[in-house]
Amino acid sequence: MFAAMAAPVNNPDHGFCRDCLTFQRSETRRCERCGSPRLARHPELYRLHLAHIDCDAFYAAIEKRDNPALKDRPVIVGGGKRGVVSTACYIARIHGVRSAMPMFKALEACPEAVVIPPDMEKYVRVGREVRALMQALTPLVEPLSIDEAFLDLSGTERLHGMPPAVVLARFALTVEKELGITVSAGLSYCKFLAKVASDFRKPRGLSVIGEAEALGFLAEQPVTLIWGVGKAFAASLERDGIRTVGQLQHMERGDLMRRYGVMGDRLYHLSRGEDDRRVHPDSDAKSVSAETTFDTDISAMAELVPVLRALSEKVSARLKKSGIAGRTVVLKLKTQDFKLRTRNRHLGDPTRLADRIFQTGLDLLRREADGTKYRLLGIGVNDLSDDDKADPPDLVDIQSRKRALAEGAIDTLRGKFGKKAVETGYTFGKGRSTNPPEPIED
Ligand code: TTP
Ligand code: MG
Ligand code: MG
Repeated sequence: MFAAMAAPVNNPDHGFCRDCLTFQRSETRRCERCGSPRLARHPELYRLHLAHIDCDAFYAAIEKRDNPALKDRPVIVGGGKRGVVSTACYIARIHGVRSAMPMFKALEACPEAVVIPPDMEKYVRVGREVRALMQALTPLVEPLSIDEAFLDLSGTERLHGMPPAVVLARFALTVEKELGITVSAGLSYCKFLAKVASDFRKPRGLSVIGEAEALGFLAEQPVTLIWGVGKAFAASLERDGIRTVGQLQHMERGDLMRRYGVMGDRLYHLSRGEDDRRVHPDSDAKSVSAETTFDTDISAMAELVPVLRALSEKVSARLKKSGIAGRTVVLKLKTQDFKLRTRNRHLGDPTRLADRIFQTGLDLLRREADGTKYRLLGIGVNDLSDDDKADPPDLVDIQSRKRALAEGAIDTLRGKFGKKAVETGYTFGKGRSTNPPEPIED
């Protein structure tokens, strides 16, 4: 869908629609295709790759999802022993309710609010579901809390066929559709500003802070914007006459370090939008997977196999990119009536090869191709490790060794000329069939 629009993506004047993901040719205020006013435009929109995603009013959004009667009511999640607000929905926030507020105060501000005691088990479960969808975008996902994470989407454009900004917008739509809650995302060139951006236009926001505007933007902000500057530290800065980030921009590094030690160094760099911290993937990331929900349910092997192949290649590409391998292959199927089937196969050695993932998945799939109609197919690996012991030359099975060598050659060609440079027999022609199942989420 977006791939066809790749060329104009280089033109920063052109944005895209966050609802139908269509590229916009002119500077209209509404989408040329669907009329939505939710257009993303920014001179650096297609160059930035560092994202921060945070769910909107997380606990409250989950409670509203699970009880539609609460949709238009002010909802507060909290109470219990500590008697404070965990979070409030955006309707309750209009009345002044905030996280960490004593419940009696919150109810003074908003007496009509519905108060729900927290169900942590449920929130953890949804948090994991959100994270799994993030990990399908890039292996570089660094969770910060139950409802947020940094994602480094650099180098994923080829994989997704669209730039990171569009991947983010699509992710937001997927979360809404699949999990029934909403997220906001920030896109920038560094962690600091990506996180700042995600908080900008909540809920359902997508905000961009580019390199060119960083200094000017930061200059206007209060010092509390900077990571680690809480109330107490802000007060001591204030005593020194420093209120804005702009003031910090005019101070020397040595001076700041003399006054505030290591924190002075941070103030110096962050005030100038300098932040080279990398995204460190979740050290206990348990799996790498890719999945597709079909437009119409499918039962025929002939149709499922090319999809399985394409998904295996995606999983493999992610493993190779992050230098990891998996020892167990997991096939996931969702039936027409939303029943989930997962099937595992433990391998002798960890693998990162598309062909091994595919062949193993194929074997598992054959047993499930019993005429059942499926709405979703997924493949992945878990038992992750570094790839140094992955795919040892298999002297017994000459065929698999040949395929591994061929895959290495294909990877090299694709690295040079792009993903479409080499099509395998399984995926070749897929795009030309009359009604190909279009992956909506990977
Ligand atoms: P946040 O992401 O800080 O807040 P939020 O998701 O509720 O709202 P926003 O749209 O502004 O992001 O925190 C995530 C969850 O963590 C939140 O839903 C409830 C919990 N939480 C607490 O229990 N106590 C707190 O003081 C805060 C800030 C959050
Ligand atoms: Mg949140
Ligand atoms: Mg959060």
